[in-house]
Amino acid sequence: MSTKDEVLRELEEHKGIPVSGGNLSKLLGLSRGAVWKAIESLRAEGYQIEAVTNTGYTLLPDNDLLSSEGILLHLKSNEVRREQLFPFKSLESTNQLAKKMAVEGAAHGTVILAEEQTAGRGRLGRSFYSPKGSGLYMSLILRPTGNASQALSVTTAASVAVCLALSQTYGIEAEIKWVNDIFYRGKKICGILAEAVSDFQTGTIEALVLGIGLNIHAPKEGFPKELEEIAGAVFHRGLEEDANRNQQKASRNELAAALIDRVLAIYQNLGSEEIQREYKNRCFILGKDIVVYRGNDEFPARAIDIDSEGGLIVVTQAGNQEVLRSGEISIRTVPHEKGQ
Ligand code: BT5
Repeated sequence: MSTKDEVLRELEEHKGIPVSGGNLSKLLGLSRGAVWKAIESLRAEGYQIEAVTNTGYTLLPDNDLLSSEGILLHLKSNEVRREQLFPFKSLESTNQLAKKMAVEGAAHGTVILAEEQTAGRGRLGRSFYSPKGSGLYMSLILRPTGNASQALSVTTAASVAVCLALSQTYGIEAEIKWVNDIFYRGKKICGILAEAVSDFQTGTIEALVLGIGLNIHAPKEGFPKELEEIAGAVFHRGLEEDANRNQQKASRNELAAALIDRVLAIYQNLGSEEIQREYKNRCFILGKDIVVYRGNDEFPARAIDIDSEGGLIVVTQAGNQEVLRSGEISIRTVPHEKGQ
């Protein structure tokens, strides 16, 4: 670990509380000059660190930059080592880099995170808006545990993991719109993109890359026009209830740790009845009339249940029962609003 990272770990551990330069140098076995240099380079990276003579250095509570140290502080899982966390200021797409790293052999539990994405991706070539300062964009590399059909239920399980992490971190109860969208107050606050990395020769799945994009705050300048009606965030500007919650709000590092912990725990338990139950309880389209889009075709149906592999069971107007699989269709609760 570099000197700078060591100093950051101590400051993260005492966020909002001054740590004296003397203590830092004693604790870390560094000269005062080396501590000062580390503080300066952290500041240059954007950390707000207050220095008060005779008191020490304080990492201000508002700091919300992603760092391995900050994540490790909150991470419970022992499956992830420091060397497996890769936080970036900016990336084109965390899934894109994660897929490359998976091909190059990155281990199960490797996590790529970004403060912003310049080419965030959704399913079927769609894009995911990922501006700086308002969300969390991350991808986990998961190695298959043997049962190929488990791959099918990863997205389902990930939706549950995200809801549980949001409940744990922010105390909010989010809902799921089949198959992979997380909704809160009627708007999409998170999208999940699971991609497989397969061996072309054998056709086996080598790794799964699970991308999660979450809007914590609405962007200062608002969402782009085309997303105004669709996208929401955990915290809504101007709502008193949210302002109160925001005051004791958890950092992005804490949220990232909760997401990693929940995903890894659920991954050991794919297809379990407990996850299925949680998924169904949160899936707000069950029992509703919906429109199914398949290629250029669209037809009305009623969503009735989720099967054990995460498929959506619907009844068509002709009374036929069908199981819909992810990727094959888009589904809407409101007709004539295709494209999400
Ligand atoms: C998704 O696709 O929602 C999956 C999004 C996955 C994003 C993560 S971020 C980390 C990782 N790295 C990546 O490059 N991707 C993953 P889909 O179900 O196809 O939904 C895409 C649609 O959601 C778009 O066509 C918009 O309508 C809408 N959308 C785009 N950006 C949004 C946002 N920030 N919040 C809510 N909705 C958004």
